[in-house]
Amino acid sequence: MSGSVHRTMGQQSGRRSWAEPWKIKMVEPLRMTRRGDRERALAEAGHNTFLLRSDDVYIDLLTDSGTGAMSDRQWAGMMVGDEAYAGSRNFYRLEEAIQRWYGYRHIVPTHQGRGAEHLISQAAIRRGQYVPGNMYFTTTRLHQELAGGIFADVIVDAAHDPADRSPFKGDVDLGKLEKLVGEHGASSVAYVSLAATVNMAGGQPVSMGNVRALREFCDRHGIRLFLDATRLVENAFFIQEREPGYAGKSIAEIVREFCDCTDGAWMSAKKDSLVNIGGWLAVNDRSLFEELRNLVVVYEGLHTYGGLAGRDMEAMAIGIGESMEDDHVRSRIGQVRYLGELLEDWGIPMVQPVGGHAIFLDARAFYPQLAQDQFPAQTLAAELYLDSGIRAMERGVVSAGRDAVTGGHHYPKLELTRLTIPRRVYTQAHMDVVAESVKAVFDGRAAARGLRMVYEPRYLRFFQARFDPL
Ligand code: P61
Repeated sequence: MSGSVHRTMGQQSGRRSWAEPWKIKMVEPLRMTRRGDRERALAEAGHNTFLLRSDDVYIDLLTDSGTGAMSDRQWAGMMVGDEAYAGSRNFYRLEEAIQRWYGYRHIVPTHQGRGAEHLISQAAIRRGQYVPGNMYFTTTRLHQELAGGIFADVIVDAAHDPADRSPFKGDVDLGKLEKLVGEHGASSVAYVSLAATVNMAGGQPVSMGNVRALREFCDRHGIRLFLDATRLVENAFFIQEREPGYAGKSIAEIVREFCDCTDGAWMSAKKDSLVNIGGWLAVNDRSLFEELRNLVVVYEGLHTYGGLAGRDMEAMAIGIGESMEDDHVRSRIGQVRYLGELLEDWGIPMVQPVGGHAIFLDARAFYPQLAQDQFPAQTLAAELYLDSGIRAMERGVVSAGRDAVTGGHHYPKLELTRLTIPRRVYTQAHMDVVAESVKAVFDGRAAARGLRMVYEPRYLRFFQARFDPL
């Protein structure tokens, strides 16, 4: 040895190292691929990572949605599924878990998040009403628009700037909301659509101060406040860490306090709640609940299963409890940060501060030579796959889609490529391999030429669009 001092990433970053509060009981072998294989697979997939077969992927960072590892307790729960059409005992366990941890009164199960978004949009939006929200999310906005709503972005300006290191870049700008209500009147606002954390901004959190101020604003104007609780547990971690007065409170206490400021929530349980499928909708108002419970039987399934098997609801009820454990959340976000620390050391441009579920690479800064309609973020996702078999996701102009009125592209300020970390799935060594691949692609950035879209589906085009290299 040369006498040099070897230090862990924790030591290099001036912190104590964390480790996962679990050990591995079962493994799923991965297929390693060669560059030639990947070139063929990517061409067949029209340069869209959504169209790759997962057998052709080495480390899959497409999404953290439904890709987590369930615990032995959840798997045991799958064996006690009560598959009755009506009144499944697992539904009542799920209802109890949501009431206990999130605090809402009335619960409607759905097959996943967008099922819940569909129902709340149909029930709570009148044609022509505005739906202000803290940045758009693809499926959320689409369901709001299909119900006749007009989405209005009221997030703080900092959210649109990848380099801005503000601690709560998910906050609503109350000035923007006040202006919207002043111009159009409170009755033209369906509800405030608040997401915590904010996915498209980079997994950025909303502060407790902000949701409290929103509650007060909504009460003053007689407007309802509904929450996208998909990653609220991760949001709670940032409140615990960054907001004065919350360091001594548990994740569960913070989640409950946050929900208590809102009138209801929808959920994709495929994220925070550690299941491969599932979602729900919960409200406090009895008459709105009656309507939602009626709609669910049209679109999802009976109101005690909502498109899920009994065993899925059991796994979800158990997963909700596990997701609230402080040690779990710390290691989950700790792993995302670990990857962030490696990349930051090498000067890789990305959204700062690193958020809860993913690293969002700043594709504009990678490829200043590409115009936005040459799809820099889609190009970056393709280059990462070619380099190492890592699968990332475009979150830029392709994801933003077209304006519902003019039909032109939305040109979002953020042109990002998302490296999304599934929960309890990959190791620190996988993160090292990912970081080295990002570095290699960054070093080769000058050669990138961009893409041209050759097939564009009507809805949520990013899932199925095809591209040719320029
Ligand atoms: C994701 F490319 N997210 O992040 P469902 N709200 C929020 C989500 O993050 C979310 C849903 C509602 C996904 C899956 C996905 O453009 C895309 O259970 C904050 O997926 O229906 C989902 O929940 C919807 C990927 C969704 C996408 C839309 O990877």
